[in-house]
Amino acid sequence: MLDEVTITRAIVEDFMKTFVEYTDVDVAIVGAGPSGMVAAKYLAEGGAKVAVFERKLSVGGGMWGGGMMFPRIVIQDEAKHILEDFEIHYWTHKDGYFLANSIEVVGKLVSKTIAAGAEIFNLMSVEDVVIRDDKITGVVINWSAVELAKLHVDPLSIRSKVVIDGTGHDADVCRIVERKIPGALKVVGEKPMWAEVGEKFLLDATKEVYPGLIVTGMAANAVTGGPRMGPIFGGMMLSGEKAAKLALSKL
Ligand code: 48F
Repeated sequence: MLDEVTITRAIVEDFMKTFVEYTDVDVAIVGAGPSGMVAAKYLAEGGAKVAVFERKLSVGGGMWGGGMMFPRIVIQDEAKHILEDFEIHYWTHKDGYFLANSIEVVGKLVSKTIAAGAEIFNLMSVEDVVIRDDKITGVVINWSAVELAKLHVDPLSIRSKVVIDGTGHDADVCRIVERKIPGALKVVGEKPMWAEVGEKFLLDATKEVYPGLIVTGMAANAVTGGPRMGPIFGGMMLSGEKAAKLALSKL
């Protein structure tokens, strides 16, 4: 006989145990878009304790819809090894242009990231950072529903040795630091579409922008003033891979 209260306790007890365990992590990644998830998998494989906080119900960020809701993405040569690491099926469109099904890509990213040992917390928004001695030492989180309903509810804090901003075009975490710590960093804002330049720019822009804060993905171009690139995703994946390497070298 199935008992509803046992079902309730199973969910609450297990989640609370995990949540408490992840209040102190090596790396907190903000945003479960492609760059954040790629970073999370490589970090977890490198032995780091990783929590990913995602504002929305669904993970995958801006990848689901491919280009203008045609669920295909393009990837270039340089990122093929990442597709292979994630066991993502891809095929050739023409020399140097590979295609993948954006829905499958999100599925594989999530599945491999979790299998590697990273913990994803969806429906939680990062609304602030913790700073000690001019270094980011954690993030401040709240249920996204609190934010959406504009409820006056105080947040909770997570301690983290490194924070990765993978919040996409908004560069949310970097903007918080810019706003709250005058002179700490400048978010230049992204430039108009230019795939070739945007993809290359992104790798240099993926860096530590403030002690303890690394920026990846579209957020990196937004901070440094690089162009957007549209539905080509090799750069996002390579950026996540680089962010993971940078974070591991700091642990
Ligand atoms: O936007 P998103 O997919 O970021 P990305 O990894 O990839 C960018 C591409 O999707 C696309 C592009 C490619 O050419 O330009 O836009 O850089 O994913 C960012 C995720 O961060 C979440 C947001 O809901 C999304 O899923 N996010 C944003 N702000 C917060 C957040 C926040 N404050 N707290 C938690 N999650």
